[in-house]
Amino acid sequence: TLVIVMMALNSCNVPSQKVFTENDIQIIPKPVSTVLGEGSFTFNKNTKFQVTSEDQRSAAAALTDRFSIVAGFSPEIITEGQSANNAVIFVVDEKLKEDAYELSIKKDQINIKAGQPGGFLYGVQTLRQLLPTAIESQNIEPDIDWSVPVIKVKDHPRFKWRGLMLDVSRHFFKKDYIKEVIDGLARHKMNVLHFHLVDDQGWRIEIKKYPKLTEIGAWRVDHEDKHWNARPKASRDEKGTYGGFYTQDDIREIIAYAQSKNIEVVPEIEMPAHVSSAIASYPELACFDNPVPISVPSGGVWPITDIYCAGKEHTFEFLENVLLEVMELFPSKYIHIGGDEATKTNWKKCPHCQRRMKTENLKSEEELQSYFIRRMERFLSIHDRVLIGWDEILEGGLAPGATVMSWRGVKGGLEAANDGHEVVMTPNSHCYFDHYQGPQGDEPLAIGGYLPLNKVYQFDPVVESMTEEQASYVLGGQANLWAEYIPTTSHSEYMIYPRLAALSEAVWSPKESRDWQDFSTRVQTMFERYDYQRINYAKSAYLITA
Ligand code: TNX
Repeated sequence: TLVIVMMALNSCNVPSQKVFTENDIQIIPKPVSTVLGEGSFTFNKNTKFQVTSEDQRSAAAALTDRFSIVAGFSPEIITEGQSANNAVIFVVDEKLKEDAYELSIKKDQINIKAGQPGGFLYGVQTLRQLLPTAIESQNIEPDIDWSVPVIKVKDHPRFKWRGLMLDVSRHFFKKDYIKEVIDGLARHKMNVLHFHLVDDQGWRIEIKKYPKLTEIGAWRVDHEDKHWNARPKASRDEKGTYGGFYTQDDIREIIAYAQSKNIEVVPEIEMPAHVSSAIASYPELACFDNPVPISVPSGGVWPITDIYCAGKEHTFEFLENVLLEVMELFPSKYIHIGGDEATKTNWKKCPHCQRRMKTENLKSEEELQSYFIRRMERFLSIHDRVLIGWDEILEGGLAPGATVMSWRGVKGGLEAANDGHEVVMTPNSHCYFDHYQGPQGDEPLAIGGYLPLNKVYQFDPVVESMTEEQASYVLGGQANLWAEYIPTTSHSEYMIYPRLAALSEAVWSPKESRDWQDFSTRVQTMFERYDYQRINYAKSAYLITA
């Protein structure tokens, strides 16, 4: 029957009769400008995609692969010969910077112009969102008119950091799921995956020089807590402990995959706190060589007092060696060193730390943390990398050249921008995807907080009180998915979608075009796409209106 259906489809290349109106343009994030014309272009088995580079070919494949699954025909990707009619033509335009693109659809030809690979990918994503939502299907979809409106789209992102942080320590997510997250980010024109690889509950990256980090530190005693029983069995080892880690090959594979989708993977190696997993593996990294078992429940235990010793030289030697391997793997300009929530009671009692404070003339434990981070900053900058850390790195004096990720509201971000440091805004008021998104009684257990869709939509990485000069230091914004209460991949999807759609608009679209009413219509079309993609999005999020 499949063959018959395909033959039937192929034989009816009748031009579309469909008349498009503004209501048919349901693109998220909303482009900078769209001008709708008259008529349409119809994809069929004779449509060609014409490319001149490998980057363009892989951008084109994102769509031709879809057609071969849903339409029963697979448009050919060609490199030569001006096939002017019935073709999608990729054109390099050096004037278009970074992720900018122009998409021009005429009745017999489509042009996608960009200066760089990201622009071509995003042009294709926009074209994809102009197609019927069935383009996202997993099956052949008969009787669909694969037409798109005649239109001119000009588009570029408002911010260059459009991120999502994924916590794979509290719960471990396998490589294949990370790729799915990357796919989802790309479809929303997001370009940073901040990979939270280290925390109390598990060390998730293989470090050749320190094998115990993953032999010991990646596996924790499974707690009896009821709501965590949903953890996938596959993530328990023979001993029944829970966990997992990425080998260096896994990491390379993830990075290459992300690169092909214009996504930078920024690794986070936490320090000096949130490192019980490391101290459990190598107790000498703590002030008192006190072995801590990784029996931390996935929900975590605060305050975080088992932290690296800031007095022993050995700690710095260890971290530099770890970072050397991390830099070898990750091409990212930014290396995240955490820096958050270090309760420094051990440092007060530790002879090594106290000696360090004396010799370095440091007046408080905050200054000792600042010393710690400065050393890391110097080390990273020698290797041409930029240190980024949570806003606690401001305390006791910010290292020169450091970039700040503002999470305790926007205060830290304001302070850093005022001092001429780059900033990524990720305030827990608008960007914490681990918070509830609907009425608590209807929602799966979450850490707390309340972040409905419309609140994410109000997020603006630039704070109103900022001067133009200060605003110029804001790289962009990011959502954080802390995973204490997120044991499975489908639960993770539930927390990410549709809030990612709202976030994407906050970091991509011009501020003036922000319109909740309009977005809440467009997001319904996105729901259809998510349904076809079998994404477990939170339908409840939509119930909350402005
Ligand atoms: C605070 S945000 C943390 C994380 C938790 C999160 C829960 C930040 C830098 N630290 O360790 O997972 O709250 O919302």
